[in-house]
Amino acid sequence: TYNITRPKGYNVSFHTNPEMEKHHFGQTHPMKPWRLTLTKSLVTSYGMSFAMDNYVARAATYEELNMFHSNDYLDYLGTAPAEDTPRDVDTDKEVKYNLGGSDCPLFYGLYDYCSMSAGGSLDAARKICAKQSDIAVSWGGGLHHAKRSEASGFCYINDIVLAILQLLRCFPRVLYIDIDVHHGDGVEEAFFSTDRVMTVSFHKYQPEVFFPGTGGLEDNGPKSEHNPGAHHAINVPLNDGITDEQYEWLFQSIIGQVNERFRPSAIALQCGADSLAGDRLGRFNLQVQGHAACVNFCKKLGIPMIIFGGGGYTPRNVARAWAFETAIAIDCQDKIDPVIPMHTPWRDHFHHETLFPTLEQILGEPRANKNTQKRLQDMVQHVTEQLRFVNF
Ligand code: V1P
Ligand code: CA
Ligand code: ZN
Repeated sequence: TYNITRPKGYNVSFHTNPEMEKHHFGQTHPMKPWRLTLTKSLVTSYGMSFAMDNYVARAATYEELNMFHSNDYLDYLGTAPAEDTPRDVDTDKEVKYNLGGSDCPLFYGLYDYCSMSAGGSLDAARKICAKQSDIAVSWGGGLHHAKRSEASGFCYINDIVLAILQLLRCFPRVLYIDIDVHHGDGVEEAFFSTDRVMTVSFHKYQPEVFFPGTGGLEDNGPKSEHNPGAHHAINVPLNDGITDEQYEWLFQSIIGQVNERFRPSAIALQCGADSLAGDRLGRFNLQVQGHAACVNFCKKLGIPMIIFGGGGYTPRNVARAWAFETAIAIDCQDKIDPVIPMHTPWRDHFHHETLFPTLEQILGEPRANKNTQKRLQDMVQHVTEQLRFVNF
């Protein structure tokens, strides 16, 4: 037994829905909702469930999704096959909403999948607002590319935007942080014209080559001085092969400064696990320890926080990271044994029996690191300059 106890003096809530995990994007599609089952299996076998309030995420209602998304988009999304019956296909609308292509297929049960993902994140936000949770976990959320009337990059409903809108009802300022390997474009765009939300995304940046191609260092929000959202978007564009050591230094330097200057009253942290080494789509050399250090740093700020999932395309490593980050949330990271418990379902699927495989175990040969220390220092300098414009 691992004797995991509730954290002292604060509450963690965990929002999941096992129904969500049964959906399939298609055989060759990289997004595997089953990674959530694998994550839950680790969380449970370590005994972490006893230290949290566990909720089955309900499906968000049409009215809730409509707080950000347009009626015409939601109506078409609702025509995705919910059961095995023929449906009317409107090719013009599919093009307009970017639905039905290889990135955002219209699969069986899509609308239910989306509303459960959003429901979990909305529940998380409400628990934070009600002060019933200090950290709320929504691994089924984090779908940062979805726009008001457009699906993008495996994301149909932007649960993060919906959750932040909820937080804004009870907190004056929300800080959004995104450690997915992709740019958090949908969330950035949604809060482009407000100074009540600051967005910070760390991502691989190589326009024309790497999705979605936005999020350059100089993109800091509307250029107009009359727009309150000016200077409230921070982008940290990175190259292939960044290491734990560099990433932790960058993250702490930037988030430390942002916290001092912006003084957020709540944090929304997207923990996309495609920034880990060995990810099917990612390009970095991050290990579970480096990824999780970002969660730990945010937690230590002592500000109410939602942690979301996001990308992550090598399910065994996604589960390792999100289980360890759950341990950080409940403050038991020093108590858990790195050896994956013998009774863990799908234990063999993890290939190595440790929570913390080495880069050599994951990749054989680590990816060449194309990030120079000079470039990273220049980025921190640029952020410092941007933050001079931020006053509340
Ligand atoms: O690069 C593209 C396509 C090419 N353009 C027309 C768009 N799409 C990417 C999408 C990545 C989405 C990441 C989502 C997230 O940030 C949040 C959940 O992690 C893409 C890639 C790729 N290697 O970047 N789509 C696919 N691979 C893909 C591969 C097989 C089947 C379907 C999609
Ligand atoms: Ca990111
Ligand atoms: Zn991603």
